[in-house]
Order: sequence, then structure tokens, then C-alpha cells
Amino acid sequence: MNYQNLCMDVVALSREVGRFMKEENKKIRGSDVESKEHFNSLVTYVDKTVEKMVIAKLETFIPNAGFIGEEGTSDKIGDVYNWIIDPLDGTTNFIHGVPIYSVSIALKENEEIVLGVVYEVNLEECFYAWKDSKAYLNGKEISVSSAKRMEDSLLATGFPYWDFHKMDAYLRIMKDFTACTRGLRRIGSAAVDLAYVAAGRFEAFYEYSLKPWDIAGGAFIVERAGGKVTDFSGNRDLISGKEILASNGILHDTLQQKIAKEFLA
Ligand code: 2AM
Ligand code: CA
Repeated sequence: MNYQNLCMDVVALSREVGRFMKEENKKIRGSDVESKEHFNSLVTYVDKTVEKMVIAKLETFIPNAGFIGEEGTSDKIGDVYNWIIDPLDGTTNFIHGVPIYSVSIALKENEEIVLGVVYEVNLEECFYAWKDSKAYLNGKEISVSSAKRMEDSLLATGFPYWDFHKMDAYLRIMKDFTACTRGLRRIGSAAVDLAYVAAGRFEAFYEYSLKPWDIAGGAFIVERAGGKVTDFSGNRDLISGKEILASNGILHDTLQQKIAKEFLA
């Protein structure tokens, strides 16, 4: 398997479907919006169409691979290779005309991620990496921030939208971080948050109750850019999304301990 060539093919595919998303975004109306399992879990025909477009192309790249996609448009399971796909990460932004949304694609070889691509559609920024590579943004090498102090850090998070049982602990963590950093951002696409950690724009990103397709591509790119990705207990986890802390590595233990103190108490 030539991971580099494969990665560049996935980059081209992401750009292609990104153009479609941008065009469709101009036409989206209220009647195009459906709720999934919860009133605020939104989906449009664009999410579903893009997932089908992506899967149709990826099938030609690795014929026996399976798919773990947010919209569940394929139930194919691969023995060795499985693509993890979020066709549109940031659907709520997309629907509301907030121009931050992305395509996120990762490839899992057995239990290991070997390729990740996050394409932020409106700025046309493509972040990517493959097994043993550096991390790249539109052809230029990127790396995580070298900040050593919380005071020099900009953090990102996402607010819970259905799993509210840890809300008070979450707010205490936010209060702490707001007071000791340059600030906290909530931009609405976990894949973009992770890509920004990889590029050194954010020192760290954390959230809980996410899914593999929200994080797998971006988490892999963070690691290839020199960062660290764990759950809130500090165990490496690039896939589950149940709890994610991705950082520049230097600040990881400090952040992990602060989060664990409130969230895991
Ligand atoms: P999505 O746009 O693909 O659904 C932001 O907190 C992250 O949570 C995004 O990656 C977003 O991915 C995910 N998410 C899933 N369901 C959501 C919802 N109902 N509201 C906000 N974000 C949601
Ligand atoms: Ca999505």
C-alpha cells in the first residue's frame, strides 16, 4: 500500500466534494433540514449525497475496504481496511450559514489509523498526513505549537448537545481554562478544531460524546504534527471520540489533570 499516493487521492477527492458542498450551501433551505435521533442532531441531503459520492470514489481506491460513515449509507465492513468518514463535519454551521465546516476522512488498517484528511471547505485548507509522514496543510509542513505555558495558549472545545449529565463539571473546567489562558473557542467542527491543533493555531482541543468520524482524521494528523491525543484519563485514543483531549504535547499533562479532576471525579 502506497499511503502517500492514496492520501493525495483522498485530498483531491475532498477538494472535489468540497466544491459541491460550497455550491449547495448557497441553495440550502429550511425544508432541506431533518432531525436525526434528537431535535438538534441535524442532517441535510448534502451530508448524505456527499457521503455517497465519497464512498463511490473510495471503493475504487481499495476495493475490499469497508466504511464507518456518519450517515450510514454503506454497511460494508472490511477485514483489514475501513474508511472512517464524516462527509460534513459542522452541519449546524453549514445550515446556519456559518462558514466553518469540513470533510473528514481517515483510513483504519486493522486497528491503526494510517491516513487522515481534513478539508475545511470555505478557506480551501486541506490538512493531511499518512503513516510515518509529517503533517501538511496545502502542501506545506505543519507542526503543533511550541507554547509551554497556559497563559500563552488558545484552547478549543465543543459544548455538549445531548449528553448533559456532566454539564456542571464541564462548566467548571471552562471557568478554570477561561481564567488561565488567552481564551476558549467553540467553532463547531471537531475535525477543524483538531486540524488547527495540528497547525499550531490552538494549543489544545477537548470535547466528549463525539463519534469516530468526528475525530479519527484530525486526531491522526495531530499526532503526525507532533502532538498528543488521549481520553480524559490520559490513554491514547484516536478513534472512539467518547472523550478527546488533543494538544501540542507540552501542555498535555497539565490539561489532562485539570479536566480529569472535574470530569472524572
Ligand atoms: P457534525 O457536524 O458532523 O454533527 C461540535 O461540537 C462537534 O460535534 C462537531 O464535530 C459535530 O459534528 C458534532 N455534533 C454531532 N451532533 C451535533 C449536534 N447536534 N450539535 C452540534 N454538534 C454536533
Ligand atoms: Ca457530520
